[in-house]
Amino acid sequence: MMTGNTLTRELGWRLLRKLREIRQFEERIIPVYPTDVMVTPVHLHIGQEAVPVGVCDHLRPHDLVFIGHRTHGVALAKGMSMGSLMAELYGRTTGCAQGFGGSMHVCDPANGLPGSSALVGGSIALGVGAALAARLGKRDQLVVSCFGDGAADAGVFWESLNFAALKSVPVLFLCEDNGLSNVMRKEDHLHADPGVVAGHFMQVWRADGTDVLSVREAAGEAFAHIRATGRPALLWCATKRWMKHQGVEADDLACNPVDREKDCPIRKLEQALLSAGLATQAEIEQLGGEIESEIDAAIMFAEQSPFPDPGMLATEV
Ligand SMILES: Cc1ncc(C[n+]2csc(CCOP(=O)(O)OP(=O)(O)O)c2C)c(N)n1
Ligand SMILES: [Mg+2]
Repeated sequence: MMTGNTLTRELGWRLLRKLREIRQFEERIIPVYPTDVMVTPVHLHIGQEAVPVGVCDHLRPHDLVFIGHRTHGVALAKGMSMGSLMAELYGRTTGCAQGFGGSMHVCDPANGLPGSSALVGGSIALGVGAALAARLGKRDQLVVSCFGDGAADAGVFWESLNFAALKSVPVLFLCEDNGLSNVMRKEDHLHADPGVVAGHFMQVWRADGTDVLSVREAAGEAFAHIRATGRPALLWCATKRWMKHQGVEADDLACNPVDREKDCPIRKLEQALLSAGLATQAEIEQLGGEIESEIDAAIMFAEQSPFPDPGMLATEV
């Protein structure tokens, strides 16, 4: 869905900046990662950027998002600074988790990121608990539980759906369905479409997870429903992973080069902006250059920051 009639310059430009921040940030990880200066495994969001950007565009800093192991896209979309995230990848004290966490354990409470979980499905119940707490505390706060299709075969997913529906917990379950759980295809680990089954518990929205406007529109409807009814909702976004599950190599099994060209969320939005006369190619290139400079600064910040003192090892545990 690329409805040009709802696309304004302000909206399109805001979304494009975020999409490109995530893509360009991760593209800079690719050459650096094999040199081992990043002391963490990474799971890249490249190709899937439309999902976090479309959802987080609705959120305010105090709205909460619980993330799994694929963190970078959501963290940047939710407002974490590039320097804080980059320094964490470099294992430095200025990182968002003081260099102790790495890519899978990012947090930024001031921007509504209480923490992420490397346990598949670990984020789901945390979001349910936080949404219940927000309801009991009468706080105007949206809460999102992010997870992948691989987590939808875990018991905690079904238990969380059941509890949230039974107790009217106003949480958004957000599935980034890239069709793969590590190297296992969805049809080999899921017996039925969880979105269909979840429809017995709550209202389900589906979006094209390679199209930021589709995700943004569906997320807007789901949040409106959550606010109006106090009930949970599920947003299922079908998207494409471009890279290997972990690390920085492209994965032709996950998404071949032809699909990458066709399904690129950035390309789709740029084409929509260009054809609606809302941007020029020169402006887009300038934006790319500005973001590149911001990433340069983030890398310099990370490189110049100290490692944690060994005496800190036993703290925060
Ligand atoms: C409880 C648990 N089981 C297994 C793993 C190993 N593991 C890490 S990521 C992953 C695949 C997860 O797939 P999905 O939830 O679809 O997320 P994606 O990587 O596709 O974003 C697995 C099996 C783990 N981290 N935690
Ligand atoms: Mg997956």
